[in-house]
Amino acid sequence: MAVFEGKFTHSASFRFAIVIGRFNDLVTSKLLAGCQDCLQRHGVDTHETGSQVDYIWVPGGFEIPLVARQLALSHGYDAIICLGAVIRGQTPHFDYVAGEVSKGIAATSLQTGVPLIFGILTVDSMQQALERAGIKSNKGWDFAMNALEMASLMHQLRPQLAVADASNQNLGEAAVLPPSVSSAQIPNALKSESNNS
Ligand code: INI
Repeated sequence: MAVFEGKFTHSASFRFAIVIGRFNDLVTSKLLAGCQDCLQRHGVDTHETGSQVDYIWVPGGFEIPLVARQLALSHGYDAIICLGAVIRGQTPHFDYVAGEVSKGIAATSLQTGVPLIFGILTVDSMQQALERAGIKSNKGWDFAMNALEMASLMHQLRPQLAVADASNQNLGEAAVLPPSVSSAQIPNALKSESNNS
């Protein structure tokens, strides 16, 4: 048996998308800055014109899952970081937005097999939001660490997942890998092993 865990080195070949809600951009722009700082200090080229990170701005948290899903389906990214700030007000609006964005991100990650990072602050006040976006700490940094870890982990798991994928296909079951990393990556020895099972 083996132990798999994400590493924070060898990040230079990964591609990330960062989807950011403009709503409460006083907060989300600071989360983004924390995220970029972390990625850059782990060897990722964060320039907008570079080849490693794409930035996609959407109106608010509610729109994040739709765009993240389209990006995930492109299979062009090792992880997608979703950044938003949902702040409780006087009405139930908070619950609808927070509920939809969290459900949408979770569902998209499970359906596509692409790691989506839930970088959405759900807080009671702007003060709480700002404390988490730079005043006390910057959660943007943590979200970037999560993305680096998951990108690395999924990369390491691919050969294992490819074997499971081939086996599932033999049984007529659903694929577990995104199409971009399907059976072409299965070592030949393992291919025949999964065919025989
Ligand atoms: N969007 C947020 O990202 N955070 C919020 O706190 C918020 N509130 O409270 O209204 C919010 N609303 C906008 C929503 O995400 C959509 O952009 C809008 O409803 C249009 O679909």
